[in-house]
Amino acid sequence: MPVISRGFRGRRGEGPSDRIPPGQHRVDDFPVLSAGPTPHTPLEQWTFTIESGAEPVTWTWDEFRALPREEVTVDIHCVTKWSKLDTVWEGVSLDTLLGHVEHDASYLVAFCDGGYTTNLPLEHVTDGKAWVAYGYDGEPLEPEHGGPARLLVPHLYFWKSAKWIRGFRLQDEDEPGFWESNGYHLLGDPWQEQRYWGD
Ligand SMILES: Nc1nc2c(c(=O)[nH]1)N[C@H]1C(S)=C(S)[C@@H](COP(=O)(O)O)O[C@H]1N2
Ligand SMILES: [Mo]
Repeated sequence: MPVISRGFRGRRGEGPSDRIPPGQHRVDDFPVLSAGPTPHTPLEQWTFTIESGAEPVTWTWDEFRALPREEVTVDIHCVTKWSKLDTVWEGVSLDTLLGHVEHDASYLVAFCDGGYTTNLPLEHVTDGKAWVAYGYDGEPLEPEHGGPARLLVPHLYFWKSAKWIRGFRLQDEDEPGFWESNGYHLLGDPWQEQRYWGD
């Protein structure tokens, strides 16, 4: 017999209202949304780099995989209105990564294979709010979903979770990324429905 948790309506496309932000509906599949082709960078050539005012800090794939890892179960919310509950990821916390850098920046711009970028305030990616994930549902992250590694910032709309991430740049000023330069909100909090400029 299926277990229906308290407050769960159970009808297709609906979910517990305390977990589905306004204007969103629940999906059980995992849609793929990419603005361009899926890059396939060989792991021997893959690096992850944090750029700041000082010397950049870079990890190879093996070094990155040796960093302390976390498994997290989180809900994700795409601005195209689907939400997916209880997704399970494995990766490295941004707290761990930023612990390797001395800086007094307030923002970052994530950069990716393929040229995608997205901007985030550091207070929205620290204290256990963001990861660079390389595992999904107990398996290596599939290329279509951003493998070998993607950013995971589940409390903001999923366009912030940059696929095929290769690093980020720490800076003093907020600088719009790819979608943010094309009309999407600078922050993107789904609970505030911050979809577009002016929301
Ligand atoms: N590099 C890159 N990252 C990206 C995108 C993209 O086009 N390129 N699309 C974003 C958007 S709009 C969403 S909703 C999610 C989709 O992730 P998924 O394909 O794993 O569902 O990735 C985000 N990260
Ligand atoms: Mo999206």
